[in-house]
Amino acid sequence: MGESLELTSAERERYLDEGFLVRKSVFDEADLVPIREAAERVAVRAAKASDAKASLVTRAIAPASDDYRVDGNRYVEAADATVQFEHGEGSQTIRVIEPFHHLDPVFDAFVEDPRLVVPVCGVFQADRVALWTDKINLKRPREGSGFRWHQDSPYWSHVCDHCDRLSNIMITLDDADRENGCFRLVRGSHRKGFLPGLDDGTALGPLFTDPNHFDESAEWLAEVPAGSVVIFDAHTVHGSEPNESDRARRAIVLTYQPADNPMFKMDETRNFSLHAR
Ligand SMILES: O=C(O)CCC(=O)C(=O)O
Repeated sequence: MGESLELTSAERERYLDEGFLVRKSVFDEADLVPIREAAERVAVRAAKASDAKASLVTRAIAPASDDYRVDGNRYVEAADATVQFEHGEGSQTIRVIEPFHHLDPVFDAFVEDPRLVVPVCGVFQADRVALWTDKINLKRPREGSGFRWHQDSPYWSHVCDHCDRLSNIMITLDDADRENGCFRLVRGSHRKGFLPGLDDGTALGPLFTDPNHFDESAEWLAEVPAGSVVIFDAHTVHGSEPNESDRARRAIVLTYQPADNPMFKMDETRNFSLHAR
């Protein structure tokens, strides 16, 4: 960690112009081993909590709305998180957990790692930022489903009045390439702010971006080593293909916002300051 973590002016220009910037291999194997272990602990904890919640729902002790389906896919509200399951009928495999940082002390500390907070402060040109939300995408071998093209901003717009001032940072826990469903972003797609969603009769359709409103050929594939970070604007169109490989493609996405704002799904404000380092 000898070199400066500050965002360079070239990186900031790229972020503003293309809607994202990339830093490869920010975290090395020594960093990643405990992070991957924590990811698996979180998955086990979320699975147990989901099973327990499902049992309570079956016995009508918890509301049916805690174990529900949207467009056929299962979600469980458990362990103070939304746990999404993979799309195969009856799948017990967890796809996404949001938020997850509170489920393991390694992640509770990770959200304030200077290798994340310093460049994000550079994006905001601020010396303090707050956490907005955090999710872990597990994308298991052969089973991990894709994410259709979308912007994150519309998903938050009903509860957030500062979607223009949210910045995501993805950290890859495994080497990512097209075979294991690497992350993809569309260059410049953030420039017009909120883009129209799909009107396809599904509940989530409006959250998927209408391809007539961005240039799909401008996609950039994040074929990056484990431990890389991609910082991207909340309006940047992004997604990924399914994991068709025998390798994992796990990733964490943390979203930061201007300081002093509370989190999305938790009744708490987590500020981080450059001066606390
Ligand atoms: O992890 C991926 O491949 C896609 C993630 C994504 O689109 C999201 O978390 O909003």
